[in-house]
Amino acid sequence: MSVVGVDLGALNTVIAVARNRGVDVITNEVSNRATPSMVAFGTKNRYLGEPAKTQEISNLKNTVGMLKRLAGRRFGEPELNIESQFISAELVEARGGEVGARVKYLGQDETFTGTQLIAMFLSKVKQTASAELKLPVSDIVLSVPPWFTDAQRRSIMDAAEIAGLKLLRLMNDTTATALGYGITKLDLPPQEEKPRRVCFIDIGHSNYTASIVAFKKGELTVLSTAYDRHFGGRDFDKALIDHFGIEFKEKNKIDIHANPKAYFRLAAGVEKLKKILSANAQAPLNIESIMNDVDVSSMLKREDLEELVKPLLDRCTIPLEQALKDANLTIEDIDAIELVGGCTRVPSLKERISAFFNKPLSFTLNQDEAVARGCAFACAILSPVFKVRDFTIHDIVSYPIEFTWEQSPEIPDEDTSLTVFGKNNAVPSTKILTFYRKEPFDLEAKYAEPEKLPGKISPWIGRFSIKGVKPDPKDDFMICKLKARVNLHGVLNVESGYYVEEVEVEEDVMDTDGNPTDKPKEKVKKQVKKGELPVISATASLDQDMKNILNEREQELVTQDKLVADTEDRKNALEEYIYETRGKIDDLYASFASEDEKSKIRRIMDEAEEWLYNDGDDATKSVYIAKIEELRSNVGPVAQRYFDSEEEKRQAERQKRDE
Ligand code: ATP
Ligand code: K
Ligand code: MG
Repeated sequence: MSVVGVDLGALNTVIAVARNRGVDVITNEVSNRATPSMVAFGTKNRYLGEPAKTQEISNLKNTVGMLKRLAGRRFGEPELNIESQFISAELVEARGGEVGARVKYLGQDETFTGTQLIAMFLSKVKQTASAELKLPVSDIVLSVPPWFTDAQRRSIMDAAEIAGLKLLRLMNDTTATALGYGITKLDLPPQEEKPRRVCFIDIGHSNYTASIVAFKKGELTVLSTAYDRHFGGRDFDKALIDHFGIEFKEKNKIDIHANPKAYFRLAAGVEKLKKILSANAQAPLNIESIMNDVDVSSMLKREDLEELVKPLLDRCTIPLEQALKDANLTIEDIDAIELVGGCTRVPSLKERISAFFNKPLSFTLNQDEAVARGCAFACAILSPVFKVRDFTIHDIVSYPIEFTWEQSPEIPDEDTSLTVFGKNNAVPSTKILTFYRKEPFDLEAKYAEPEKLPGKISPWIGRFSIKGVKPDPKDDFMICKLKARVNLHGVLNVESGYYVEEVEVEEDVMDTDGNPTDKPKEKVKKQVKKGELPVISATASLDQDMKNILNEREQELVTQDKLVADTEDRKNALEEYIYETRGKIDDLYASFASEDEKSKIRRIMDEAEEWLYNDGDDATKSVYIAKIEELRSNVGPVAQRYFDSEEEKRQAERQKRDE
């Protein structure tokens, strides 16, 4: 069994595995430590991860990035207008009202939901991990932004299931980072001392999160989490693209906004420029043939960049103020400020954050890999096959959760709503709700403050129907108990229901130390569990049948992709064999073939090559295999003579040595 942690980033995904020696980040098929979080569709197969990035410019309309930003989104939500600026494929309404992408795949128009697209990418993550580990991969911990709602989390959970993964925990990005910090720092204060308070700041490609976490030996407690959902490297890139767009319109008379490929080339150019400006005072931008055969070149100073992103920089301390406020702390209470995420390399951001805390910043974690490492540690803690020092994680809910229900006609003064999990309530957490009812009833759960949710996402969490409720034998109310739980993934369920009866029992009277006294026994009322109440849940999760269908579909697509890859592989092998054999005829095999044989083999190779570039360009895997065999059988006798002679030589040499 393998233990895998994955940082599913908007731009890059990092995969870490726990091994006996510790946690390692693994490399993908082209030896990169991060994989582009991107999927694309072609005429024969899909492109997942690196190949998607490679073909991006030639297939923009069928390439989908920013996958995690689509999770749990319904088409029409205003936030998607922002996302669509960063996604080259067309976003449309997909199954069940979910947002999806319309692409051309295998020559047909297809719409895939956000959840499906994420599943495709996770299925690639699974392949990458199992190729590296040489083990099947199933158990996994995945990171999500702390601001993800129930629906967004359920979308990622469904995607993991469709990809055939067993998700042990969805973990908030900064909590994962904090876990990696806590497990590796050996000097945390003991239980009886004041905790160490660390502010973790993660600024990535799309969002900015700040969490204040209190550490003691073997334990971390998230005190607060604040965020800016639209603050990251892509916003810097966008500001630069707009700036150069205007410049090139004036200087070069071209409109890069009207040409998707030009836009893409500029986007790639400015990202490079931005990174150079993190280490240099100025940097050039040169793009050959950006469009209409026009070359563009320009220059930018670091101050100019800072001016362009000033509105962004000006709001970079808001999440920090919010995090301190929610934790009820001041800057003096913070012992260390740890930065992770690619965008925290921007000098002006570092300066402003350091000035805010009036303290130097720490970079003791790997900026690009801390989240994935933390997830791998979390997976190791949860996995039964792995022994690690336990580390207790107390996380918090990001938005208060409220239950509502219909009033019972017989209890006119009953409230009809209750905030069951307040903001900063611990996660995971279970609460028992009590209802007095004579009939089955429904509960609805939703977020209590919809205005705080990301971009007008629906506050609805779920509807829970409580069955089997009837009057008790005395025609009185049944006392119904419901177990509501925000689980390790940060999603809410009504996990079970039961009913109780009040009985009177006699109990010893206790003294102040809790020991029984000789006083006469007291009568007390106790609730005794009498039976189960079935709960039928409707949440944002896909139903199990649909997940099974999509899982089968995904397996078919993986098989299809593999067949295309194997076919390509056999085709390349055939081409290579033709070239190699031609070379050998004039070289290694030259003295083992008659002139007739040589010209026959040359002719066969020429014919095979001709076939390969025409009729055989798009053949099946078995045809390529058969073709190589056919060629081999023709070259066989000559090759055999060569091998025999080599073998004779070897024997002779051995004999010589032995003498
Ligand atoms: P998110 O956390 O929003 O989901 P992510 O995890 O994929 O996104 P990261 O990998 O943390 O994002 O960061 C990527 C961003 O960091 C990109 O915008 C990239 O251009 C930027 N970045 C990387 N190195 C530098 C640098 N040296 N200077 C400025 N920006 C950088
Ligand atoms: K990342
Ligand atoms: Mg990130």
